[in-house]
Amino acid sequence: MPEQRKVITQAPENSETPLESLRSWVTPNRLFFVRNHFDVPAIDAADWSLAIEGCVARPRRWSWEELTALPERTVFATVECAGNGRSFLRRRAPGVQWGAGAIGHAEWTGVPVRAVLEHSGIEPGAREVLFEGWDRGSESDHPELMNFARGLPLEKALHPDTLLAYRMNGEVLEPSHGFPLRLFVPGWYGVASVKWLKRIEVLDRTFRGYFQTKKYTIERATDQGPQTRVVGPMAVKSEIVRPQEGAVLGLGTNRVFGVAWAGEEVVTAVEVSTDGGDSWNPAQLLGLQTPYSWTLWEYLWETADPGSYTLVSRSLAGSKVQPAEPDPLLGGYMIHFSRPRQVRIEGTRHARAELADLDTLLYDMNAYAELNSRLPLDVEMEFAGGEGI
Ligand SMILES: Nc1nc2c(c(=O)[nH]1)N[C@H]1C(S)=C(S)[C@@H](COP(=O)(O)O)O[C@H]1N2
Ligand SMILES: [Mo]
Repeated sequence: MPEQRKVITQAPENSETPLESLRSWVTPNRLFFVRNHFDVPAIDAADWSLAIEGCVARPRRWSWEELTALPERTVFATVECAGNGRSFLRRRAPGVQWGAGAIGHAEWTGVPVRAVLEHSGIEPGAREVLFEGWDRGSESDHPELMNFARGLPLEKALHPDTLLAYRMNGEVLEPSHGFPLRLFVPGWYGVASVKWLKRIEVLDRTFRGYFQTKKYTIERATDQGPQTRVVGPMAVKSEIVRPQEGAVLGLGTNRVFGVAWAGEEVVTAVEVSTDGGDSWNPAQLLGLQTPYSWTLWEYLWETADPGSYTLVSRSLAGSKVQPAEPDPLLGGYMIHFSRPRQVRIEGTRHARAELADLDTLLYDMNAYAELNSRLPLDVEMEFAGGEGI
C-alpha cells in the first residue's frame, strides 16, 4: 500500500507525516502533515489579489503576476506543529491528540515579505505584521465566526528568509498546504505560517487575536512570576524514527536512526542512551547541519546481552539541551522532552547494521523524495555541498 498521511481528524483535516517510514531529508508533499483549524477555503485563483495596508505610506494590492515577478528566494526548513507529541503527555492537554508526526521538512520558495513591505514604505510606529487567511470558522470558546489570523513581530517579518511562499518542494502548494500563497516563517512553530493569505496589515500594536491569546500560548517563569507568551521559535528536539516502540531486536549491532532539530539554530550534536538516560553516547550526524533544517542521525548500538532496554535520544544546539521531562509551564504546546522507547533484545536473533554509506543514503533520499512527488528534487547539491541555505 502506498504511504499516506496518518489521519487524526477528517474534517477539518489534521493528519501526520508517517515518520516511522522516513528515509529522506525532504518530506514529500503528499506525506507532509496537515494542520487545519477550519475547512480549506475555496479560493478563486483568477480573481486573486493580496492587500497590504495599515502603518504603511502606500497601501496597495498585489496581483498574482505582480507578486510573482519579484525576485524569489528558496529556503529549506523544518516545520513542527506546536502541539506535536501532545498525546504523549501524562497529564492530558486539550486539543488535537498528535503523535510524533506533526512535523516535516521541505524546500520553500516565494517572495520575501520584506520586499512587499518595503515597497509600501513601513511607517515609524510599526511593531507587528498581521497576516490573515481566507479560512473562517468558530471554536467552542469562540462561537462567532473568525478568520485564521496571526501577528508576527516586525523584526521576524523583515528577515529575508520569511517568505510569501507559493512553492513547496518545487511544486505549486497543495490546497491543504495553503494554495495559492502562504506565509512561511522558518524556524518557528507552524502556527506562525498562515496559509491561504488574504491580507497583510502593518500594526503599531500587538495583535490580540484568538490564535495567540486563547490558543498557542505558554507560561514562562520570570522574576515577577509566570508570564504568558505566544509560542515562537521551535525548541531543540529529537525523535527516534527506528526502532519503534516495542521492537524486538537481535544481538550484535543495531541501528538507531532519527531526526533532530533546533528551530532557528543548528543542531550541534545528538546523543543516544540505551539505559533510560543514565549514560549517553554520541550519535553520528548525517548530511547537513544548518539553521531551520532537521538533521538525520544514527547510532550503531552494540549489544551482547539479551533483555529489555530503554532507548532515549537528545538533541543539543550549543548550550541548549533537549530536556528529559515535560515542562508543566508549557501546557499542551512545545512538547520537546525526550520520550523513552522500550525495545527488547532476543538472544536467538542476530543484527548486523553497518555504518551508513553517505552515497547510498543520498541516493535513497533523492529516489524516495522523487517517487513521492511529481517533480525531481535537487537535494543532493544542497545536502553534499552545504551551500545556498
Ligand atoms: N490559514 C491558516 N493557516 C494556518 C493554519 C490554519 O488552520 N489556517 N494552521 C497553522 C498551524 S497550527 C500549523 S502547524 C501549520 C501547518 O501547516 P501545514 O498544514 O502546511 O503542515 O499551518 C498554520 N497555518
Ligand atoms: Mo500547529
